[in-house]
Amino acid sequence: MVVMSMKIKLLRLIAAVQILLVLVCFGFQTRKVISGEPNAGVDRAPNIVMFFIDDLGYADLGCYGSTFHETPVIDQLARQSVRFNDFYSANPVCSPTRAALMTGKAPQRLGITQWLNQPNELHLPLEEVTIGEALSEAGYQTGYIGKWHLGDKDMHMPQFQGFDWVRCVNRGGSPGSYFYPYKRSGNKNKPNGIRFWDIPDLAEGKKGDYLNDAMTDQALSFIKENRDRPFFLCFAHYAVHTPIQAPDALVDKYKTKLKKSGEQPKDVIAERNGARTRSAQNNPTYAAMLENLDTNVGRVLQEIEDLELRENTVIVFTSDNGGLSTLASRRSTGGPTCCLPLRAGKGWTYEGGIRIPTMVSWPGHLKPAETSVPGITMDLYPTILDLAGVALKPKQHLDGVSLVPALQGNTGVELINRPLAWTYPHDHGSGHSPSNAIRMGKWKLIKLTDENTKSKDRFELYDLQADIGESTNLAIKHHDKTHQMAKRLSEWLESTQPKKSPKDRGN
Ligand SMILES: [Ca+2]
Repeated sequence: MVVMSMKIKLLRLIAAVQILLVLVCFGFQTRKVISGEPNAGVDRAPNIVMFFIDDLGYADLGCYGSTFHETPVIDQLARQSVRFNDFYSANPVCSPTRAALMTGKAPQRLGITQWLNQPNELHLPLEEVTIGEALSEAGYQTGYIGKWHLGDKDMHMPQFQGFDWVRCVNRGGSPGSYFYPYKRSGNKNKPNGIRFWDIPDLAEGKKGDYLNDAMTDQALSFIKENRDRPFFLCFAHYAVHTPIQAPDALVDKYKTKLKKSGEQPKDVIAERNGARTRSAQNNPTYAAMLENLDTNVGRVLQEIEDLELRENTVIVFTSDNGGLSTLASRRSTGGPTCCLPLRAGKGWTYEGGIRIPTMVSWPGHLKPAETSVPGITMDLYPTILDLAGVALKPKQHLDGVSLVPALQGNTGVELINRPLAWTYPHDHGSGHSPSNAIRMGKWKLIKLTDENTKSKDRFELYDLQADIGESTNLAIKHHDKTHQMAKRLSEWLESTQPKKSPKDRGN
């Protein structure tokens, strides 16, 4: 009897442990699994729609402080999102950040530290397992629409990097024109006879049609076609990159708004190296581009709503670098936008060049909030896998971490104090000369690496909490901090150097 009783107790214990294990494995997890079944309710993995906007500056949206630009749809999305106040692009220009988004790696590991001019041998290495490939392997239908800028040959297009459905991807860094037929004119724009800037897949159209509208039509088709299975759509708008062009009626609206405001043109801000920064948002064409973009983001959100998919769709909204506010020319009035209160803009390692709007929304799963947890482009890869319930690939996304704890409101010191670093070893048309930078908590160190820079001027240290505009250099006052961060920056650069030069990669 005693033996029998012990056996029963043991069996009960085993059963209890089994139940506990089941609960731990399934009951308490927030992740979902892909069932592969159409509309499989709660078991279905969430759709992911990522808006990846080109050159969208930190202060460009109403929800991030703009009063001249009108972006009501994105502002509403922000109210439904976890909104990052301290999110950064991997680099102050396009291609390196795009490489980081696709791979979860710091751009220099991929040999891409500068935007790719055409023609160009550089491209995203094919051996990388992109976010598209990771989600495709997990059963997602994957789509990519818009600017790629990670290679200009057929074999380096997104269809060879994990995307099943690809539309409107040209071979350059901007569209020939935002107006139909979306081409540049003249032979000088066709190096080697190739029309790198023409947008494909939009032959049907008429004079006056606008690129953001036409691309959104295509994106809506993808969403409709895939409504019954998990999909990942990377919507990489060309807007708001140059050429700054927008529909006339909208431009007129902002011309009138500017006139009514009675604001006088403000002086440009003098930047290092003789560059000039725009000091106010007052470009009607740029504002019109943004409003059109906002309307088109709204069309996608409305379609998702109409298909009753909103509660099972994660929306990620981000940019690839800071706003274009600073230009090298001494005669210039700066770029088309202004990133104040941040210093400088696209092309610089100051905050204006790298701090960007970013938000993540998933109704019913993520509580809307603002967060000061710092994040960077490379984090989006593991964060999206985590939200999708797909196993992380730590050997792939080496330089990113899942921000899901931050999205769930956990602002642990590890995430708050995590060092983030940048290298941009190039001159840029914005006036930037080579520099590297690192942020640790409230401190930001910039190291100027231009050979002409005198050694005593090599370091700039800023307290971002007290001085978000990076106006007071504390490098000498806080010599120990400067030294400590410079060491950390060197170690980071050393540890992220590519193993092989791009030429040796063989593809
Ligand atoms: Ca860009």
